[in-house]
Amino acid sequence: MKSEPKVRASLPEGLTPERLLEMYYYMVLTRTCDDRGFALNRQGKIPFAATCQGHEAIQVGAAFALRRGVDWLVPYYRDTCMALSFGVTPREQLMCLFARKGDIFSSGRQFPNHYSVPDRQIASISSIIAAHVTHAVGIALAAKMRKQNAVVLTSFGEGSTSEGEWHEALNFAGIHKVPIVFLCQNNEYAISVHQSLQMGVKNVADRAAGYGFPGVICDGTDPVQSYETVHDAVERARSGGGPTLVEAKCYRAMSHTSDDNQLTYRTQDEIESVKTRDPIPRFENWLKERGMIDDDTIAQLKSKALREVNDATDWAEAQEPPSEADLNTHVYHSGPLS
Ligand SMILES: Cc1ncc(C[n+]2csc(CCOP(=O)(O)OP(=O)(O)O)c2C)c(N)n1
Repeated sequence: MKSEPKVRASLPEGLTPERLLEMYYYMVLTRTCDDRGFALNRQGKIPFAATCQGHEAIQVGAAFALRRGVDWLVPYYRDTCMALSFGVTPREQLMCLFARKGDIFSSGRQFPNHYSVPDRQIASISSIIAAHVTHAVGIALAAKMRKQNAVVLTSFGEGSTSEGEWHEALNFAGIHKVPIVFLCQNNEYAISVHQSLQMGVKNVADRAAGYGFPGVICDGTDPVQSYETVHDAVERARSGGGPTLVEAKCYRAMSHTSDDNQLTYRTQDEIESVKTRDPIPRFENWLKERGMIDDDTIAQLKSKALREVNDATDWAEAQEPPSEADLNTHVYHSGPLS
């Protein structure tokens, strides 16, 4: 790595060349995990995969803007890069995809990508879109009442902002000025439904005005701009300024999930054109222009990610599946109620 002091001086607060390379690595690691999930699905080894290709930059930027062990993440099902960048390991991710008994999220009883990692302050994901946004506001209110100095970041797609619960959550957060960042990852589609059929406003960020707090827009395919935007919102919340709605404009490079076929609602030309905004080569060029990475380092990091994901796949596949005896584990409470 060839970092120059003058480059370091122009970086956003909290980012160093070392942290930027870490961000790059998480993006590559996520892409490798994502591809593996779809390959395993096509091999008939896992039932379902959800992609985050096209969302990696905003997700890694957001995760790096939070303080681990202090702040809370209340993510949605597309947040693989956010989860990996916030402490979930590739082995844990693959264990979840294979739905093995040792899956720390649900002992193999949940949908893939439905994390619940209390020791890393990642709250449980809801398949019911926008339901988790009210939970996130509750966590933020508790943090404020307990004077914990913690900030909550919750994320969702633009389609989720048409749900009643989403509006109730933002309204309540605005009244009580809770320390929260609402992060909309706008990929323009809710499965097959385009944004133009979801809302009468041009930008999701415009909706924040109705709740009395700022709405800001960033390029969600640029990890540095994404980090800066979310970091400002997080620190504003931490200092008592209340909520911010961040809208990250990004795209979804693949079908909604392994059960969807995007060619039924968008053309091949459109699919090819969104791929020109791929955040990974864009970030590689950004790092190269600043002398922070070269082709050898890129190749090394890509093969390191592949080794990690290969190890995680082999390890997770070899683990025991859940048994009938575990059927009620995590369904009913056991032990004393605290
Ligand atoms: C309340 C509810 N309605 C419908 C669905 C089915 N559904 C699952 S994902 C999804 C699209 C959500 O789109 P968006 O919020 O834009 O996020 P994206 O998947 O595009 O990242 C829908 C409609 C659901 N899970 N919950």
